[in-house]
Amino acid sequence: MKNENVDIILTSPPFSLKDDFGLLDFMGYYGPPTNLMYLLSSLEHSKIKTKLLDFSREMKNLKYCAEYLVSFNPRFIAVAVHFTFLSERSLQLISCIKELNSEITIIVGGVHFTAVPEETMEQCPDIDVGILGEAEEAIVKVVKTLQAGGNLKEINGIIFRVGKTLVKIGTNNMVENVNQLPFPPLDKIEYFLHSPAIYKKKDDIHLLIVTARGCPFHCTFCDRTVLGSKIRFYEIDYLSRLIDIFCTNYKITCFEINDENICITKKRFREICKLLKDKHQKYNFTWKCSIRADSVEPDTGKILYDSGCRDAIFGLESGSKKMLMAYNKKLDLDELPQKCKYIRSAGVRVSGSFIIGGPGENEETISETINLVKKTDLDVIFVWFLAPVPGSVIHKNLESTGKLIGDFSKRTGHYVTFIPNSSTKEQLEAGYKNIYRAFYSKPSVVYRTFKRYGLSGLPMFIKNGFLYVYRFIIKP
Ligand code: B12
Ligand code: SF4
Repeated sequence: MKNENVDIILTSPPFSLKDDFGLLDFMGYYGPPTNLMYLLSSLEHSKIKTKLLDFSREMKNLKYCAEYLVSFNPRFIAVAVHFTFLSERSLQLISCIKELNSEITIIVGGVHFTAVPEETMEQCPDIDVGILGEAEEAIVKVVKTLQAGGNLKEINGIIFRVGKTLVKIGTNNMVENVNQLPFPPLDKIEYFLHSPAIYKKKDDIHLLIVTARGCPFHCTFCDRTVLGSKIRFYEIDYLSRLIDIFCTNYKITCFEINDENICITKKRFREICKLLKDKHQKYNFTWKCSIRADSVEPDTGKILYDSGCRDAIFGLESGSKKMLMAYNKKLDLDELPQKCKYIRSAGVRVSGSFIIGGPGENEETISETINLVKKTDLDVIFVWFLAPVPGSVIHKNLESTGKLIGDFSKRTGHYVTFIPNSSTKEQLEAGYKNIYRAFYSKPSVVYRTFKRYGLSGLPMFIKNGFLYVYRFIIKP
């Protein structure tokens, strides 16, 4: 038994880069568990002794993880049932914990759980309490209420058992004022700084942050259950203090702004860029972000560049208008080359992210995507197989549009898990490789990729290049 006084442990199960990135595992990296970090700060702020044990990169087996968790003898263990592809592993971990010590109260939450709470509670009788939606405030209430022997019925947005019956209280939790949330516990942050493999340099220190929660759009593949449509901005002053602390204490060299869309309104976009420009000049970090191509204007690239942004990612999804309609993505493909130019000509790299295999996808729509990647001046592309996740519109309409194959563990976007009525698995797999081949055979792209790695990254460029050629071109 560990001699540490811990009330609650926050955790998520292990997975490999192969699990998460499939054929592109050599480019993959482990992201920090930002979902659990939000909870860690709220719990610690409320003087609840908390430990975060993220097993993602440890690759230990579940029994080992459960024994390690139980050895701290906590009263509560909170397990993330967050990403669909990891959800079954989370439930297995919970059962291993309960087998070792049935006295521990198991709390769960996360995106996947919030989308299908009753089903998950029924599937795993070892879960005691589930929290729906954004859990910073509710998890503190659950722990304090149970510690004081109080009644859970007073807490909004939770689900628990009374005997064999499930009791669900209220609606999903949503933090109305995100500026009241405490900063992440800085003494624990070092462990979570990371270097995405593709840009790996020994001295690179990345950190993920968000500047707003919520997105007003309704793409059919996207699960909006937790963050919802209501946008809640972090105040500029809050972000300014956060960046100062991170940069002073941890010498961050790159911020990944993980907002779902940094350009929700023009006014806000300019405010954020102004803040980042001041901080970029002071601390010399760069940053990257996702941005909707339709919100790009002639001066967007310059604004981004001047404020330190060096990478912008467009969620383009498809080169086919028909598929864009299926995804409810309102994007003018004819304007795209010009939008790319606005950004690239200012010195900011542009990546495009594509989905293959949505309802109605066929050889014709795939070749339209191939044409788009050939003719558009992008620096990097990512292609994902559509992985229907509970909570998304596509998931609700599965039966009429195609069929699912495989279990949840393969819903990472790197395997075919949904076959639309209009295609076969083989066509989708061939299309996936063909989109990559069409793009990475362009001499301009090979040259730019080489330049991005630089001379110091030459060994990695050669290694990744070899793996890419073998997996995407040579291997059938
Ligand atoms: C930033 C982000 C990332 C970051 C950070 C990931 C992370 N650990 O959170 C990175 C870039 C690493 C990432 C990677 C991936 N992501 Co991502 N990501 C996001 C994004 C855009 C914002 C998340 C965020 O910061 N939210 C703000 C915080 C406040 O919300 P939150 O993270 O959901 O956490 C709250 C609640 O969910 C809940 N909660 C969460 N965990 C737990 C655990 C417990 C015990 C409890 C009680 C509560 C609880 O409380 C939290 C605090 O309020 C969301 C979009 C979205 N709509 O959520 C997608 C999203 C979460 N990602 C998604 C996916 C699919 C992925 C990938 C699998 C993609 C891929 N194939 O590689 C990988 C998984 C990598 C991994 N294993 O870490 C999907 C998940 C859908 C699903 N059901 O699986 C989302 C929802 C996008 C979507 N539109 O569908 N992602
Ligand atoms: S995919 Fe992006 S733009 Fe579309 S609904 Fe989801 S977060 Fe919003």
